[in-house]
Amino acid sequence: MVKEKDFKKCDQAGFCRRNRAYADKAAAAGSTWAAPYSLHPDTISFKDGQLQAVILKSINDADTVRLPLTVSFLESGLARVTVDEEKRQNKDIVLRHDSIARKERYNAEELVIVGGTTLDKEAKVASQDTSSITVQYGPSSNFQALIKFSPFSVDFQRDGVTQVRFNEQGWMNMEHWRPKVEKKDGEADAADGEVSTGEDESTWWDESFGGNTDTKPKGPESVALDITFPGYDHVFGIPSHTGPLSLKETRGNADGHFSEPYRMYNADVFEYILDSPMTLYGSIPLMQAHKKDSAVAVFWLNAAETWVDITKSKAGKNPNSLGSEAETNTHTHWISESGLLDIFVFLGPTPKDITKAYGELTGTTAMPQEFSLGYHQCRWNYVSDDDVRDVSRKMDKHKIPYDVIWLDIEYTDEKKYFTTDKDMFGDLKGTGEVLDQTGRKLVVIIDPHIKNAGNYEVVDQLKEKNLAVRNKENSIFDGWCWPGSSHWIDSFNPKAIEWWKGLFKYANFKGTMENTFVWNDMNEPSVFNGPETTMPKDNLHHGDWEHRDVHNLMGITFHNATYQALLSRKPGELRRPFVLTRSFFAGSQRYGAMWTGDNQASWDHLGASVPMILSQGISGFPFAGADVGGFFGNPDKELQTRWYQAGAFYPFFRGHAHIDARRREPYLAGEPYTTIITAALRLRYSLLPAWYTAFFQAHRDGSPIVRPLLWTHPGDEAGLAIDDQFFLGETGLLVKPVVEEGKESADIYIPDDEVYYDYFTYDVLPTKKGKSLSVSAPLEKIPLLMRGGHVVPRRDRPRRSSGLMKYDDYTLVVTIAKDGTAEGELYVDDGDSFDYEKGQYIHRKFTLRDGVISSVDAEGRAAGSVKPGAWMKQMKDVSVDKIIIVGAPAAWDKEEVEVETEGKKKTVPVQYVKGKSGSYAIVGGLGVPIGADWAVRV
Ligand code: NBV
Repeated sequence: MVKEKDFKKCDQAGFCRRNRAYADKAAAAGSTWAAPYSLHPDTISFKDGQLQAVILKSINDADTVRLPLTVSFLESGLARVTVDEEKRQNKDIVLRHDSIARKERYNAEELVIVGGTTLDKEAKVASQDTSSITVQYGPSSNFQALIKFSPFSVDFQRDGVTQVRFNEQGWMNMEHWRPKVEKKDGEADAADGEVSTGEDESTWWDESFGGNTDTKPKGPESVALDITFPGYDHVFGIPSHTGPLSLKETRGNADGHFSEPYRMYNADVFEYILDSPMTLYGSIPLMQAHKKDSAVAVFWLNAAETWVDITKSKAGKNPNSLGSEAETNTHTHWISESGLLDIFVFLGPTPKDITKAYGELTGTTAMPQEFSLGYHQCRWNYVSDDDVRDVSRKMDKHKIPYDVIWLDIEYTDEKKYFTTDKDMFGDLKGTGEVLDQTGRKLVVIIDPHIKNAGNYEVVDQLKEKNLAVRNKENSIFDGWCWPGSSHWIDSFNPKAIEWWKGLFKYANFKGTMENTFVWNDMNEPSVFNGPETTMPKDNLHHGDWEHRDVHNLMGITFHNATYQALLSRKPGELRRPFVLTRSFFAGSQRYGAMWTGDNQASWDHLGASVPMILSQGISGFPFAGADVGGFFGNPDKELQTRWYQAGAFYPFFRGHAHIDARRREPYLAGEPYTTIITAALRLRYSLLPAWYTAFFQAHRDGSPIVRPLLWTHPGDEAGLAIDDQFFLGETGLLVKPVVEEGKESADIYIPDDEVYYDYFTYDVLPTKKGKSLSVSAPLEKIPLLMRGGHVVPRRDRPRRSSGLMKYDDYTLVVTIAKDGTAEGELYVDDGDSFDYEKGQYIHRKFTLRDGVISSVDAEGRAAGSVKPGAWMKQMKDVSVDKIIIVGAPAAWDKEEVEVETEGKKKTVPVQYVKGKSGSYAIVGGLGVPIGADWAVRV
């Protein structure tokens, strides 16, 4: 179990405690609370979609602090509110302890935001008087920001109804800079010229935890704001946490509430606990609120330690909404230790609008290496070249498909990254070559801590070039990690990234080759002897920013450095990197995949993985998985089997195990388990075309790859909080992994009036909208349904790896909807290069309408409009071999059907099977090129 006492509770983080106390004081004062922030009307200017003004914070009867405010209205329909502090902005402050740290408040934009910030020139001031100003903006000018001056607050409205409200409760708080007055012993601390406010000042100037003292050269500097979602019952997001997808209340001590706020302070939370708001390895401060047919969101752009309290209240009926019951309002309280107050507001109204706009802002999932959608076989550790080759051989012997074998830290020479243990991995290149023969890859781990040892060129260069993170005294920071005494690359420094790139060149990283890819672990960063297992907050990074300001970005900067390095391994070689990261922030989706860290081989950890992965998906980082089998401990065979069945539906699918765990490669499970696990793996492999298409859609517009009902069926209120079943992309495949021991059935909630079929038998199921359907699920069965109205692309020939399937023919599964139609997409490219950016891809749209199944270019590109490169030429010989029409009406009950392609007509045989609970037809031997237009007529 995690040592909870090693991690702070809100009460032990001075700024969190102060802001919670501030909120309590305001709440206790009720209507007599005088929130001290007012916008000064004379300072307002509005130009080209941007409002500027100054907020005055009164700190006593006479004095105010100036806080520059910018409200930007963006073409994407988002609004952005940024509040700075003039004194810090002008560097007009004095740091303590002769610190050389930066004086300004940190702006995380540079490393996070990649687009979507064009100002909406059409936004205009709709009205202004002495107490407020209203700006109209948004796609059809149906959004409004109503900014009230005193106390400062903002209502964001859609069609005249407030959806998001800032500072409703008056908990906004920006701790302004003040000089410390050194007091004589016994006197309480207070700032110069300030009457003690009765505030808790004990953690303003320094703060100790777990034997480490944070010197806080900038004094107290937290930012906080309450954000209300009126009429919204559910809030989601702010991963990574365990617990339900619909976030819990964090105050009030009622049953089922957490007592702590959700925390975001990336950390190596060894043996993390379930159902907890504790921080984990990565964070994305994007929160969405949902109610029937309406979704809104806020993105809190701040990279410092952040806590979020959530409470709900029942309010009177909103006069603008339908229905009669009292509505729930969700109140949130955001608290960050330092940095700007910088918030993006999304007014939806659909979840798709949110994920799309968020994707524009922070980037979408990188197009993956195609192999990375296959199965990854990992453990800590495969111990030698022979071991790796043996595992590979055995997987083949048992006909178990896999794509990648992983090497954990033990492959190195004494944890010195970029070296290999010569005794055990003397022929790493040879091992890579063996794997390459079957299209397999090797992933090796590279962590950010660099062993501080003699005779190690990498550390010599790091020191000599001064590219490491520094301590508060401005010397190289030394901490403890796997290799013992270590230094950390400062991946915020562009020069460090340049240096890092050099280390990955094939000539420098010996033993690696074109099929070697990388895993970044421990990049929170994990520092064994640091406070909360990470770096001291007064450490310094590039630009002299304190670690406190940028902590949550450490993971993404290191991930980015490795991504850049893989892009430049060899001049002229331009291939998509694959880098797995443990730590992440908003934007990390641009660089690869993540996993949920060190889980345990237990049923409840298996169960917890599903909402965790769904939460990643709706928060813009969908390439996510959990260690299959559980990292710590030994799963029994039933658990292991069920975990593979669930893992087959994780976007990132990797089996992994702790060094002390028993070997558990799938072929060791024995019968019937090995066969059942193999079937799950084969299912994954046959659906790879559907997975790849879902990844493409995520890349295109930020859609989740696995989709909870809140995303697919936002109009079905009862389904919004369901987090144990999900759809795969747009395929209509609905899965509910079995996550309970001994369970032989699953109750699947049906969110709509469409017809549903069993994936394996094609039976029409007796479903009813809003009701659960019980399906039988003995160990060998994954509860998997097909929603009517979709076309699912598959490749059915079992192979050893995805690489070997590259030019295999396709099967299309057409599931007929109640109205007799179906529709689906296939996206395919070479899965490796960036040629897709030059049009080298196939993107088809399949439709069934009026008894005709057709395939056309999904983007309306004319045939021959793209000059085919090598891959596209090869694809000319790849066909749709078979179409399975599920729910086929009697019209399909014939011997043959007509196929037309490229001006030619032919007939092909049909097999019609009339079942008791539904019929299907199989059209075989089609032989129509996958990239060409064609039609099949019944
Ligand atoms: O590198 C060893 C492990 C790794 O297997 C695991 O996946 C990471 O999450 N690593 C953590 C460090 C030690 C964990 C106890």
